[in-house]
Amino acid sequence: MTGMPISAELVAEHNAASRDALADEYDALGRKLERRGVAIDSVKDKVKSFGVAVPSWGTGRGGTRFAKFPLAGEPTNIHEKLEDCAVIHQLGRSTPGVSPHFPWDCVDDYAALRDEADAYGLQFDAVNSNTFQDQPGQAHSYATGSLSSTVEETRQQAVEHNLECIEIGKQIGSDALTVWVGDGTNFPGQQDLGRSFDRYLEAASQVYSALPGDWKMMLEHKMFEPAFYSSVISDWGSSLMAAQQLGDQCKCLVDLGHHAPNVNIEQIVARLHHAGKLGGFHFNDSKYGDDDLDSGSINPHQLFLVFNELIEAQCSPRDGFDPSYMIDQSHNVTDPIESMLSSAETIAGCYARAAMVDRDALHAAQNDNDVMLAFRTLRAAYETDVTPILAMARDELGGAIDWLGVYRDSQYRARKAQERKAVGLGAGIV
Ligand SMILES: [Mn+2]
Repeated sequence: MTGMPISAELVAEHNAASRDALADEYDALGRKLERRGVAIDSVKDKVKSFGVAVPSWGTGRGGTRFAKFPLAGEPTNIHEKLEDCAVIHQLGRSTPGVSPHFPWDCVDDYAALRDEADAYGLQFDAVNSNTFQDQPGQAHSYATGSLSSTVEETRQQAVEHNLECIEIGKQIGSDALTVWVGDGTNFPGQQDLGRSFDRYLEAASQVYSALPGDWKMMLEHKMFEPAFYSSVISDWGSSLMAAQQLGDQCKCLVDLGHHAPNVNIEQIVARLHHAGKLGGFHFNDSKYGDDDLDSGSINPHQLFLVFNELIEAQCSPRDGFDPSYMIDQSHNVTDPIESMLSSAETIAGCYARAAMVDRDALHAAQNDNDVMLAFRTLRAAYETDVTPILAMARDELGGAIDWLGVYRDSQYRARKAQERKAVGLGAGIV
C-alpha cells in the first residue's frame, strides 16, 4: 500500500488506540448473535468481500440545480478524483470500484489512467455516458432529446457517444455501460409518447449491438427531471420493456431516488429479479424527490429492505444475477470524502443486517401467515448494531477503525487546498 494518500502510520496509530475497545464490543455482539444462531465471523467475512463503487462525479461538490458551494481542495480532474477515491477506499476498504462519467473524465491515455487506478488498488466500474447536456463544439444539440430525439443526426450522435464510451471502457477494464437519458417533454403534445419510445429503442439497439459479449448495458430510469411532463424511460416498467426488447445483456438499474414518492422500491427489486433483469443500483437517499442525499441518511429502513430482497435474490438466483452496486449522490454541504465513507459504511451495514436475517424462521412465519413473527424476525436483524462488525472488517483489511478521526487528523483536504486549483462557482451537477 505504498503511495497511498493517507499515512499508513497514522492509520496504524489510530487503530492501535481503539483496538481493545473494538474487540470488547465485537465479542459482546458475537455472543449475542450466537444465541440467535448467527456466527459473527461469517457475517464479517461477507462484509469483507462486499464492495460498492463510488462515482467519480461524487468526489466533488455536486450542489443542486440552483448552485454549488465549492470546497477548497476538491478535485478538478479525473486524476485528482482518483486520488480522493483512493482515500475513501484506503480508510473504508469497501469501495474498490470507481464509476467514471464521459466526457467529464476524458483523458488522452486510458491505458495510463487504468494503471493510475491500479496503483491505488482501484478498478473502473460501469462507464456512464452523457447525452443530457451539450458539450462545446458539439454538432447537434440535445435540446430535442438524445437517443429518442426527433432529429436523426442527434440520435446518431448520441449513439456514437455511447459507442465511444464502450471503447473507453474496454481500455480501462470496465465491463458495463450505464445509460441514463434526460429525454422527455415539458408540454403535453410536445412529442408523441409512443413514437419517442420507439426512437429510443431503435437507437439503443445500435448501442447494444456494439456491446462486448461479456459486458452488460444498464438502463437507468428516472421519473422526472430534466423533463417535467414526461420522461421516455420514466419508470421500471419502461426500463424493463426496453431491456427485454434489447436483449439478454441489457438490464435495469435502480437509482433509489428516481421513483415517485413512497413507491415500494424493494418490491421493484423483487420484480426485476423475477424477470432476470436486475442489473444494478445507484444508492442515495431522498426526502422529496431525486434529492441525491447520502445513502441511508433519511430512510435507512428502506435501504435495509432493499438489501433484504437482494439476499432473497441471492438465495434463489436467476441466470446472470450479478448486480452492480454504486453510490450516486450529490454532496452539497459536506466533504464528499466523508459523505462517501459514511454512505459506504451505511450500505455495508444494511447488507450485513440483511445477511443475518433468520431466513428459515422468516419463510416459516410467512408460510404460516404469522404476521407478527415474520415482522419481528426482520426487525431483529434491522435493530442489530453491526458497527463492530464493520469496524473489525475495516481493521482486518488495513482500513481505519475510526475513519472520520483518521481523515480529519490527516489534514488531507487542507493539503489539497494548497495543491489544487480552485473550482469555479455556478450551478452544480445532479
Ligand atoms: Mn443515478
